[in-house]
Amino acid sequence: MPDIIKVIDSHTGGEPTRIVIEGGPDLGHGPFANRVEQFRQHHDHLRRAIITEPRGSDVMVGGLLVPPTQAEYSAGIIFFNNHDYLGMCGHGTIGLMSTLKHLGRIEDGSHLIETPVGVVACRMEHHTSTLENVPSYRLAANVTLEVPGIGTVVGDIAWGGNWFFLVKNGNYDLTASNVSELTRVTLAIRTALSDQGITGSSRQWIDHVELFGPAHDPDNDSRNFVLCPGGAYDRSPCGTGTSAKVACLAADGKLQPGQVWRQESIIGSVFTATYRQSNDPSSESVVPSITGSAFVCGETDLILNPNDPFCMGIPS
Ligand code: PYC
Repeated sequence: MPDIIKVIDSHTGGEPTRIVIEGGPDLGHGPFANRVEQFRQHHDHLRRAIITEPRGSDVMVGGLLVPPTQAEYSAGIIFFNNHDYLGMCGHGTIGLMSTLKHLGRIEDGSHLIETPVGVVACRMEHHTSTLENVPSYRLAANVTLEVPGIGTVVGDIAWGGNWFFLVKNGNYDLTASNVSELTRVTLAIRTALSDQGITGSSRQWIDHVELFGPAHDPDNDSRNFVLCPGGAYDRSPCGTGTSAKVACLAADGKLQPGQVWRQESIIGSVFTATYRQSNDPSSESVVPSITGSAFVCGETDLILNPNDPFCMGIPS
């Protein structure tokens, strides 16, 4: 008998999320960091089966629902993609909220969601959720980088639940028809960062690169293009990327606590963001809140047939 994995698909501003609600690996009840390691070491074939082709795609972010460590948390989640596991995922958390509501497991209101990088507070109303993200901060400002084939690139390194390089110079055509060129540029920037040993704290890989330009909609503050770890681009404005952006704006004194920042994605979907100062006065970090809408668009049984030569995905 083939194994069945039950998933709910949603999208947040066009960026897909696939939440595993049944049939995923049992990772126990330990600390989330240990559970991610267990997933990676013993069940990585299931990550590939769920998220890569032919069942999934490079664009999709997966999330395994796991029991939270505290009864008062509404859910625990471990995010992953075609490349690896993600500490946090903003669009995925907004997608998770719509999924849990679709399943009748939560109602509108406030909820705590446990992730490998901390607990995020979410507030939901209809299809729209606001998540108060993990503390976010700028690690380094105005880093200058020579990028072969591109030239001199200047950017900030910031944490928003994942590591980002936020490009400050250049004049890029941020339109959906230019995605292959934007992907080429951001991949070259990411390779140059790695080659030159430029990392996040604790030597962590900077796996996301963001370009910015003027918003197409005058109601918005900025448009972005976000390269994700596996080489796909984020269709949404990227929740962790918008958190990193807000941390940089706050560090530059360009956005005040509570002031709204409207970030538009390459396809025109929007997240609104604000921030508050961290409760720890010695910390440079801010606590961003990101608001976006997600819609459930599929309920699927993934069939894992051992006779299928691509049962565990197409090897990359
Ligand atoms: O929304 O944080 C996000 C995200 C990360 C990667 C793709 N989306």
